[in-house]
Amino acid sequence: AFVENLLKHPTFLSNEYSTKFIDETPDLFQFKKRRDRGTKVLTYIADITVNGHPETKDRPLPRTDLKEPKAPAPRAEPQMGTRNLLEQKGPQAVADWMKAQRHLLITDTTMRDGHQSLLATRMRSLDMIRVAPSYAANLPQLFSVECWGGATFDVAYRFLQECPWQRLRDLRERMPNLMTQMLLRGSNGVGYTNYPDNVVREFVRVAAETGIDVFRVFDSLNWVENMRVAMDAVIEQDKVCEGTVCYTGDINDPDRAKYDLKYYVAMGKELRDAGAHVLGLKDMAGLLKPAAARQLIRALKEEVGLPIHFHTHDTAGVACATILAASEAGVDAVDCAMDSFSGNTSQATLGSVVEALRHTDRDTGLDIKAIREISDYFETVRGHYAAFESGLQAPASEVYLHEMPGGQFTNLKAQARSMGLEERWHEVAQMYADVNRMFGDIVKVTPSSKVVGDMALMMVSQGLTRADVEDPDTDVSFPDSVIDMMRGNLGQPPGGFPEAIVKKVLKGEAPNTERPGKHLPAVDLEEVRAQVSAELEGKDVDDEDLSGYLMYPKVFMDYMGRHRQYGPVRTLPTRTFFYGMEPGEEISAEIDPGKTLEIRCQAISETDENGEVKVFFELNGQPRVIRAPNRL
Ligand code: BTN
Ligand code: 3PY
Ligand code: ZN
Repeated sequence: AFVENLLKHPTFLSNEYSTKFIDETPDLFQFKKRRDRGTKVLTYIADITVNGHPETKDRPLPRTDLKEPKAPAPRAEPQMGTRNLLEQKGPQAVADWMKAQRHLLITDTTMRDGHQSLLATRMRSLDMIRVAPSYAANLPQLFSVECWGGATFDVAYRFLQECPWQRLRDLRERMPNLMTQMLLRGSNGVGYTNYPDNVVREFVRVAAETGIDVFRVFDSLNWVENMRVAMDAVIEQDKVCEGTVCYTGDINDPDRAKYDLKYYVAMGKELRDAGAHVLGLKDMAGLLKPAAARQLIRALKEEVGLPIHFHTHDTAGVACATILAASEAGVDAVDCAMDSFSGNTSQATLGSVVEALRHTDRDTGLDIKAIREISDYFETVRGHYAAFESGLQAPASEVYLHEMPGGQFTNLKAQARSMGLEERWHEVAQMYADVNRMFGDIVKVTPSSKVVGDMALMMVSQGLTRADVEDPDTDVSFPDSVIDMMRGNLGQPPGGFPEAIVKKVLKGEAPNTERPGKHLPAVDLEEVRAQVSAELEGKDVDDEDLSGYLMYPKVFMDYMGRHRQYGPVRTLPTRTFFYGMEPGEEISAEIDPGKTLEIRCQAISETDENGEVKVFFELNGQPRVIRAPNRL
């Protein structure tokens, strides 16, 4: 009845309908707004209950005895933390403090790189938000909590049906004393392509306003020229600008002389001169070996002078060793993931690093019991995402061959599986290495890593070798992403791309070797806002929505369409979101602070002659029947 009323309502018919319209004008209806969103959420649950979630189809199920995760109790009022210092004294004071104190500072990456690297970025906001107060109260000595950026932005809209900005706002509010941190792909924003300068600036401005304190800015080809717009924007917002060097190769391998100690020190100086407060050292594949870390950190500390924040992955199983070596060499901060989200393609194990340094002069000062409690919470959380586990059984030294970033590894493996190449994974790994050499030995990190991956998969599936591709007489149809990169649209690697391959890919077309953003016209933000608003039938498009749209126009619009239909499904428990409900099951969903939907699934009918299933609910004690089409 509600939906029928809505469909007949003059405001709806006059195209002014939007989710905000309903949310903000409950009195226009005889139903309360709670009820309206309730209907939407029930519609979602009914559909998933009947048809399942496309993302978990044919994937392993969570254990049936798994409980709802319960966050550890906050022990005390949050003590002052790094965020207070940033707020009171600004980003330079944070950098000065990092250098002046002796603890090894720790960033917790569980809510970003941890699940990006282990669960294809599928962790939902609810599972993060619930534990955020425990971080604030029980681990106030953390340097920062990495919880945004990288792949989390588009996965939130695309697969989790939630707004990434809302996630950030919710986390920010619950960790008032801790710095939040994001991963920003320089001019590629949180996407896979180069955006116009004003889009990058606007994105940074909104991210800072909504709640990011530390921006780790990198470029996928280590081209500082292509990082300046983003870095300047961060500095202008008075947030911590972590200008970042991506590590590849091996500084001690004469065969990889392009990426030697001098190269990294020179880049570190460029970033310092570009205004970085902190120097990020991003070892996205986990290639930095302990002895090399000792040399590299020492050289960077001495010659660049900025505090250093080291990020690595445990793909080969030696991340903890490398971190301890870096610590001895005086690194200021390092990244770890909560124990239950650590190891393999993820970060080093937070609790183990803390214990390894206990009673040394780099003691982290973090409470191991608090770490264990939060890790236990995440262990239960992780169980609910069994569908997204990669099945990776062990660390492997093969990473030194292929050099795939931890955040890409499981994705590429899934891509290979979908192409029927899973059995040939080790060939893909070898091919990835061959493609890297063919492209001139480049840094491989989003988006350049995706280009190398696309090319490697294409070659394995078509039975092409590097020699075939390089042969001027063999016709090769290159993936679009390869053509785009050779055109110069991701910028330039040190020394440029090899001429012969550029020529072959571009069939003689001249590449652009200047900064891509230099040639991209500014976007008229207000014009786009008006256009998006019109497409959304008059919905108010705020700055966050606009930046979401500018990064991912189609993904954003699809999200908005589903939001209109399904409402605030981000408030559902993860089990319900992915698997729906069973008769007799009860859940609650807090759709606004203090406003909770109590949902009970009573019964599920057979499919009727119209192909529909009736799902009988109780919503806050009132019976409700939702019809869902059976699409199976
Ligand atoms: C040691 O020799 O004990 C290791 C060096 C520790 C120096 C600490 S590291 C964090 C902070 N930053 C610095 O530059 N110095 C201190
Ligand atoms: C990302 O850009 O998403 C990464 O994690 C790169 O390491
Ligand atoms: Zn990483």
